[in-house]
Amino acid sequence: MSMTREFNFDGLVGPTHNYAGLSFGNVASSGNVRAPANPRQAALQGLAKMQALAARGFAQALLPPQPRPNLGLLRRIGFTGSAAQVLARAAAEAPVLLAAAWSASPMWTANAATVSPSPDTADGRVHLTVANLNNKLHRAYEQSQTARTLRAIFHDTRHFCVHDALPSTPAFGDEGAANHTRFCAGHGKPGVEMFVHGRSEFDTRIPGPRRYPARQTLEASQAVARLHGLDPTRVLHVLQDAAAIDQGVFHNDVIAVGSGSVLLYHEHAFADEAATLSSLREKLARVHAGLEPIRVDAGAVSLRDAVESYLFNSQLLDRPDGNLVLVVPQECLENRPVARFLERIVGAGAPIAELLSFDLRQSMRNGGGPACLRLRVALSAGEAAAIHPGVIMSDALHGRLVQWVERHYRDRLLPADLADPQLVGEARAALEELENLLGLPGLYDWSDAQD
Ligand code: SUG
Repeated sequence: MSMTREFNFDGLVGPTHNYAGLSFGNVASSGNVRAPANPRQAALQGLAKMQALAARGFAQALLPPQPRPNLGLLRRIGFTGSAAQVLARAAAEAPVLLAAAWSASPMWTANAATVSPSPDTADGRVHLTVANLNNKLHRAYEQSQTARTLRAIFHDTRHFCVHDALPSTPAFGDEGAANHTRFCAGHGKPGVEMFVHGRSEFDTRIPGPRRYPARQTLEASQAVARLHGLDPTRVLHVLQDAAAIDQGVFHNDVIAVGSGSVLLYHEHAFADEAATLSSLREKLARVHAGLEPIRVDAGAVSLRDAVESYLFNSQLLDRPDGNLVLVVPQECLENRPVARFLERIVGAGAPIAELLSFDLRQSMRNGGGPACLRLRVALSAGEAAAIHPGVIMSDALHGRLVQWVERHYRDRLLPADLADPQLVGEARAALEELENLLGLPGLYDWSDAQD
């Protein structure tokens, strides 16, 4: 049996989770703008998923939240003075910019980086490229702390290589693992990496969406594959269906999920479905692996139902017996066509043997389901032993984090609260304690937070 396991690094929701409608093209984010948020419940919902999956024996870890607010950003764009003055001026003149500086968006760690495990890379190390997320202001500044966090956890350079984000310019729009899927015959064996993009900066023949932005470019995906030293014969670049992006499919993980040899996808996931499948099959044959596509047609689940339920933003986890578990948000069970589809495809004898659902409503209202909340990193036993152990989920860590959340998090946050200078101190106190709790002193750089 292969000793390589897939770890899921879930984002621990930060204390300033709120609904600010910052993500044009993400219909849940726009639809819930200014709704009251409950950061405490958001964090506890995420922790409950981590704990349940760890208890089932899946390799589960976390990535910590980032310091907020980003006063450095607000000062750089002309809001000067003490922290209280910066917040008051931004609240009065540009509440959207204020919300961008407070966003808890690093919780969606599928967008933290793209990861290639060691069997795929030229130098036999695990490569991680931090995503620049440059399509959205509130996400574009995540990259510096993300790089710092990943370097703290994957600190052993004999095993890991963390690349800085690509240049932050539209040509290299990169959203990380949300547009990247690895197929293989076993996590420890060479795999095929599929990169999905929504547009190209330089090849104007490639059709892009008209209404909503395509966040990932072909050029960014190609750069990541180069940086990771991937073998081009085991890499696939696939164009997303532009019309689907225009209906709210802002990342590929909103419309497709794959693991091992299984690809669960909607018929409108890719611009050219037949070519995508045949190319995947051909490349997988080179690594002696097959493909088991599970196609969902629009007659069974419309694009609208797919986006509302987040059926495809699910996790496919492999059980020790080799069967797959599908982890879905509970919205899937509340959507009739999706629930009917799930009844049909999950069960004994099928590639997906079991269904698990979680209440992740707080994150879902911002367009973040189970797959958005996690970053997959396949690690050999030696690599797993080399990561910082303090972030690996256990009953004990779960218990400590629940208490920490209950001590520090508010249970209600509205956009108006983002002008409250007291929230600055609360958020900082929480994260300073977290550094110690996770055994990562010096994780955060507070120099921008000075009054
Ligand atoms: O980038 N929402 C996130 C959701 C990310 C989901 N990730 C994946 N699909 N992998 C985004 O659109 C909303 C924040 C707000 O509106 O307050 C937000 O950033």
